[in-house]
Amino acid sequence: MLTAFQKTKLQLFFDIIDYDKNGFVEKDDFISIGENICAMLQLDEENFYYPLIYAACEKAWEDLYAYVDEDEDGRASSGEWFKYADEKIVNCDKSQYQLYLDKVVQHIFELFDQNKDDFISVNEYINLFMSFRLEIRYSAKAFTKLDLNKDSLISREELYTGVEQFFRSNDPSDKGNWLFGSLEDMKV
Ligand SMILES: [Ca+2]
Ligand SMILES: [Ca+2]
Ligand SMILES: [Ca+2]
Repeated sequence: MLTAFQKTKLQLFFDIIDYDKNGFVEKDDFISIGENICAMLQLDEENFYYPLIYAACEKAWEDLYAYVDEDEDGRASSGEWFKYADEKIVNCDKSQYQLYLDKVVQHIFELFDQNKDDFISVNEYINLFMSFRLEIRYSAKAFTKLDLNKDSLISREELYTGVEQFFRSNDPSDKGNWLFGSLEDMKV
């Protein structure tokens, strides 16, 4: 069973990726996020990065869809998301939950590690906040929480730790809870 704290975070994640707020996560939501990223980075269609962003967004959708959409209607409800998260992310062993969380980390790097140095910088992390329409004022604090070795960069390992805590932890003091900003300000 998911705890209330875990459910709050999982609902928040669902609401973030349900870009048009219609209660279902669909391919269109991911395309909208891709459009937002391209607009924010001021990429026109000629830019080599443009199709890569779209491809990465489509891949992110396909990875989620393959796991979560139980009734195969082309969209994921919050009920399907909670069931999946309970059984395959929170209350299972690492070999299972690592499958999806590895993909989340991979998608974040594909979409936001713009200079491809294999680290997320503060500015790249701010881009993530803007793309997902998160409270920008929390981005610096969240970045500091996730940057465990304090080198002003988020490595893949550091991001994985944050993602794992955000999706699984039941301890409100865990730093990974800050992945998308302040939970206090995002009561759902
Ligand atoms: Ca939607
Ligand atoms: Ca980078
Ligand atoms: Ca670091």
